Amino acid sequence: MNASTPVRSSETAVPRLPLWAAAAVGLIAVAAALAAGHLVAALIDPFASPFLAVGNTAIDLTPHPVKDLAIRTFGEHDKIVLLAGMACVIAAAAVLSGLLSRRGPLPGTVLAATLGVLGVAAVLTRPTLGPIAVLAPLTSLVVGVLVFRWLHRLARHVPVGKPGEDESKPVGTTVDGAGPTRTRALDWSVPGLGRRRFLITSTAVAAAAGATAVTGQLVGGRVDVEASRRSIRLTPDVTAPPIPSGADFTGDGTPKFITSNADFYRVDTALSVPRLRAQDWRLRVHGLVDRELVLTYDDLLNRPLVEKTISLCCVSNEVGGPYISTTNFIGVSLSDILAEAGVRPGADQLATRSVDGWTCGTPVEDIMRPGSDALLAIGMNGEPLPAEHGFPVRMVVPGLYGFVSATKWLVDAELTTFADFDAYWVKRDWARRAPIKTMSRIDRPKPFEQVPAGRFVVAGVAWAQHRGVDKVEVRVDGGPWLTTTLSTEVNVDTWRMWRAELDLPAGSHTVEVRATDRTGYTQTSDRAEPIPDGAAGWHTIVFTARP
Ligand SMILES: Nc1nc2c(c(=O)[nH]1)N[C@H]1C(S)=C(S)[C@@H](COP(=O)(O)O)O[C@H]1N2
Ligand SMILES: [Mo]
Repeated sequence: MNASTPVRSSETAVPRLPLWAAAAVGLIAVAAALAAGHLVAALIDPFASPFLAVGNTAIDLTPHPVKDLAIRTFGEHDKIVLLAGMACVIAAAAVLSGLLSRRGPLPGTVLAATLGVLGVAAVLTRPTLGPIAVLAPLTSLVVGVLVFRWLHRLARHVPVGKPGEDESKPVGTTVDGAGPTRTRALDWSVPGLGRRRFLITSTAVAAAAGATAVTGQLVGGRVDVEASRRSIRLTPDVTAPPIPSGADFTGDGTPKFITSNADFYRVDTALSVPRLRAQDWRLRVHGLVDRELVLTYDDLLNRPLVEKTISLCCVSNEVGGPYISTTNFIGVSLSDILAEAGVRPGADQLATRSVDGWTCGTPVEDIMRPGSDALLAIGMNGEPLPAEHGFPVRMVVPGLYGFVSATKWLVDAELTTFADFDAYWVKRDWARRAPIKTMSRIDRPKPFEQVPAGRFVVAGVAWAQHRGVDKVEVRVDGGPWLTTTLSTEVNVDTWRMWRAELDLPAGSHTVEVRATDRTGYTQTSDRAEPIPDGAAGWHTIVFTARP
């Protein structure tokens, strides 16, 4: 036979599914599988959802430079970007599995099963999921394989040509010619029947998958965190002093002194915000202690509640970066609780764990020092903690970066040693001990901003938690350092704003800033990357003064 001989695939014994039908079979089967797993997970533990478990595992396995890049590039949207990226990869794999299965269902079956096994592996390796959680990805595996094979069988009755073309010769009659099949009872010779039946069935399966996923989402959200939050009224026994009006220079471009809860920066590894109700919350304090404690939320409410204005800051913050915010935390003294448990000599690290398995190691000395304001925090700005900031209870230790001090959704606290335990980020090469570095930032002008030449105000913030900011200086185009005006100090654990008036000729200018803390230390020009213990260096802005 030569190349121009028209040979139809149905005549060569192995007919093929039309491309679109093959792709649809793969895509719908995988969607049904994920949806079924999501619903089963909702009934057991929302974190067992194969989609979320795979995503969480991906986060933990991501090398930290990539994670840093993700945080830097997408900021707080990094998780949505990850979920969307995963959805695209899975959809592509699903379509591919369909396309590879045009001649027979085996390749797609293998791929569907492989995806299922990946889900099982992800759930089994999540630190906080019990063995029963594996039911969710197993459901996905079974549903995926069954739906794939079922739709595939129907799709074989879809003729390859365009609609209306050759519909009286459906593929199925040729394929199944050798023996009886289950679909045999239908009269496939009715024109268009195979196509219609496939379209109707696959559309129905897709719709059912959508409904299942939505139901799973609703059932999984049944833990009504908002209702739990709303029922709580916090009345501190000791309120924070009111913020003086001179505490910020918002008119000159600095942030407001107190960050609203909605604007407070957020950094964590949780793909979906853990849902814990206050009434279900327990904290176990154990390890190197004289007596173990188990605390409930009511236990905390029955203790003296203190309110304290604190600036929290992330070690991943670049020089000039946005990951610092200030709030009035409300909570109970953590040092009192540890004293009650009785810290044994030698215990130098408090290892804390969140409900989703993240861990943190805090030096005991930072919590127990006299006058310590380390808190088990339950409120921010008069409200119970927002869910994404750790409801019902988180830790806060002024002066330390968040990754070594600020465990959200806190459920376990173990007194141990630095020799015996490495926390989540320490295992990923970040420092064991990480006090916040003295730092300053320029908020006005913005990089490459055009400002009128002549008199002009530069302004920004500085922080040196636990030491206090003593002085902030700026210099323009490498000239002499000029002292700036500082805002009214609120306390040494918060940021402090600065402003300076400059008089500049037209042209391009560079402005640099440096802070001096109360120990007398002045920031140097030595640059450091955020890893392992925080960025260092002078924030520098290039801008233009217009004539
Ligand atoms: N459970 C949990 N707590 C966590 C984290 C986390 O990933 N999981 N990240 C920490 C880090 S790195 C920082 S900087 C602070 C940020 O707290 P925020 O999101 O309320 O600003 O939370 C800390 N607590
Ligand atoms: Mo952080």
